Amino acid sequence: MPGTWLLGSEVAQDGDRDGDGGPDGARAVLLGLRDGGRGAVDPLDELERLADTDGVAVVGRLVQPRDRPDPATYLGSGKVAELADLVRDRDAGLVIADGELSPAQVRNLEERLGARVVDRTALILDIFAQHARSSEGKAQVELAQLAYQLPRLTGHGVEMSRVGGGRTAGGAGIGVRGPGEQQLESRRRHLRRRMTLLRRQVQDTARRRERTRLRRRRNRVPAVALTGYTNAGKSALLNRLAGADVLVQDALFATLDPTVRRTRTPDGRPYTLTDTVGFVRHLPHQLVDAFRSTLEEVVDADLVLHVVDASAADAMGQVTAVRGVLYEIGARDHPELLALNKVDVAPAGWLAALRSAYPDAVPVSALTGEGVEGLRRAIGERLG
Ligand SMILES: Nc1nc2c(ncn2[C@@H]2O[C@H](COP(=O)(O)OP(=O)(O)OP(=O)(O)O)[C@@H](O)[C@H]2O)c(=O)[nH]1
Ligand SMILES: [Mg+2]
Repeated sequence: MPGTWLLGSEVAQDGDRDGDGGPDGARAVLLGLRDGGRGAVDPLDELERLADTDGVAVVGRLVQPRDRPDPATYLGSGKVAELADLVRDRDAGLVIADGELSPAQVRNLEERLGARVVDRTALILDIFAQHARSSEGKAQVELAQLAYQLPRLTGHGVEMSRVGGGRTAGGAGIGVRGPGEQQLESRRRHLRRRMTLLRRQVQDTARRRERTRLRRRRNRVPAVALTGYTNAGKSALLNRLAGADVLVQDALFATLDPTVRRTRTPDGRPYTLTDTVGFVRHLPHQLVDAFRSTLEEVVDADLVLHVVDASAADAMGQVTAVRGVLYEIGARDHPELLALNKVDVAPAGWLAALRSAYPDAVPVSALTGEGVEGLRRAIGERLG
């Protein structure tokens, strides 16, 4: 697929560097800023989970306490030297920054580190690219990747014009558009054309799905949409509640394509239950835009069943992040039912804190089935 980097598998093609007979993933150092040591959860833990899901091996971490990234190099220049040592020491070919990097920051860091540098957004886009299965999902991911690449083409443009300038040495003076710049322009045009095509493709599928939703609505079948942080157990709950058989995986963003199943309340009223893509803190806006049609399943639902991983150290932060995305996509005043999932492994103290913070939430375990009947009843009550 054009416009796809596969960070983990790309390096695997280089061969078997560690001689263990297996394919090698990229070896990465993670990079983050900490603003005054706020919060109990290390944000690099989540970045490591993302890297892991993408098939990238994390071989080091570096965190600098500072409020704002350096505009040129993200880290301060002393720290960049330290990072360069770490990259060399650990034989890392990749550096992943927790924030979003400007094209100039990427270029400067790559020059000083001699390693490839990407940001969290690129990493998440890469995971989505690896997990996309349906043609709609693939088109949406490619759209998001192109939206990410388009404003970043300038970085390569500088290189291209340097190469081009060399070839036409003597010919083109200052202020004359070199072939590099023309190349860059034509590449941009190409990306824009491709994006228009993809957008049309995505809209076609979206219209088909909208017709299905309208039909259900005419038949007065209420719709419940599973939503929640990635890996919270949405797909596992769909399987439990609707006897479905969708992919459940200990990986972030295992689900990209929506699945709709019909099921019934305990007193026999039918409703549809939809499983869709999960959310994450700072979900790249390119993805939110590209997946808007998929997210319509949530926006159009009569009830949002918000699944929380009660065993996650930062469960409340995740609830807030999910609600932020719901707000952003226009599912603002939707009736919401919280399900505190994974009670089988949630430490008792955390569970108690969550239950007092969200008194109406229903504790459940998609794994053991504990609490599932209570959740079915609660859904039935909320659907009125
Ligand atoms: N212990 C325990 N594990 C669970 C429970 N529910 C789900 N899991 C595990 O959590 C992981 C994620 O489950 P999924 O159902 O794939 O989560 P999801 O919310 O659909 O995740 P994405 O589609 O990746 O966003 C899997 O390894 C599941 O086996 C539960 O109640 N208890
Ligand atoms: Mg899932």
